[in-house]
Amino acid sequence: AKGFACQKGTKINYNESITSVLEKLLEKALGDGDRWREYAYKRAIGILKGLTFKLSSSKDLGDIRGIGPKIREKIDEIIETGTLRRVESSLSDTTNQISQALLKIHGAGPNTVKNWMAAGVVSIQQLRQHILIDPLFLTSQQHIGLKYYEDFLTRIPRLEVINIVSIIENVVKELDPNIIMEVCGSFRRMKKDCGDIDILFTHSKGEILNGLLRRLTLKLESINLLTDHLTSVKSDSDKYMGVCRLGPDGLHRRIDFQTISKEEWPFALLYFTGSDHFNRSMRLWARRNGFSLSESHLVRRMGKNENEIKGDPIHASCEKDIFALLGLEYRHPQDREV
Ligand code: DCP
Ligand code: MG
Ligand code: MN
Repeated sequence: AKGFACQKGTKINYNESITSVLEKLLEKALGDGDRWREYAYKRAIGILKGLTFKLSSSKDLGDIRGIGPKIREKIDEIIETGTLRRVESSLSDTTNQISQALLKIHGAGPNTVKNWMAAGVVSIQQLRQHILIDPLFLTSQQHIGLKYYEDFLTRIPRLEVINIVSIIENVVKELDPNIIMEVCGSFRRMKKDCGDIDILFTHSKGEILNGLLRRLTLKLESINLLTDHLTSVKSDSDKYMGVCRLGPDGLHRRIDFQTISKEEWPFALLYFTGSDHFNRSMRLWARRNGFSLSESHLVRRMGKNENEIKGDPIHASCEKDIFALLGLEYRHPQDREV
């Protein structure tokens, strides 16, 4: 059907009035830890945002897949009444408001938040007071998440990402000029602002990258770019999560590093670029076509079950190869929202 294709470049959401309500339902599903509803809403929102026309009824969706009958009913109620009674009542609920706020703390999941609320936590401010007398109430990650609560909820403009990245680039060049780095995530998908900064590293000569993140993060800490660590800097891990800041007046920003071997680079690049929703659809497509796609490789499946025999990793020299191997048309990062 015409009009369902994701338009390149343009970012007009013709169905903002509907997606904004569905986004509230998505937040609720996230809060409830309901993965199934989370997936259904994310998928529907993605499809609606890709439409090139304003819906006047769910019937306009025709038999497009990915939006089930229940969500179609909700769409019709939103179109007719401008809102959704169920959303309004369940979201104005105080308990729900509190858990929404607490869930946005980095390092706090649905279970943690439930426990906190059972222990009497009613607000971010109160939690900040409480940890002054009982610091062990939070993990060290949650402490950082709470400390920078407002900063972490503020999206990072592209220009700031570029400035932070250029500092890192210079440090990396000094450490080893053969290191290759690529900013992935929402930045590579050309979003106008980002929730965090995701950087992937590999080595042009295929050398082992062991210890790179430890050396890099210590150096970045010494020049005051990194202010806090969410993962240990002492270990020789291939993943790092931390906090950075561009100058003493900047906001504190979440930053993620990942190193990967040269062979696995295209797969990691594809995975780390996302979106998470796009990754899910692509993995599903791979499964249905006899493959198994992960963040580091692609293999052929031989059986039908989860524990089936798998083939050797299939070589890919770039992202385009992976799309081709799966029989898919290549999609530029900016076209990988859904
Ligand atoms: N990713 C994934 N599944 C997850 C988490 C992440 O597939 N559960 C992949 C896809 C993401 C990428 O990792 O695009 C980076 O993760 P982020 O959480 O940083 O997400 P984005 O960069 O896409 O968005 P944001 O702007 O919120 O950081
Ligand atoms: Mg990101
Ligand atoms: Mn990230």
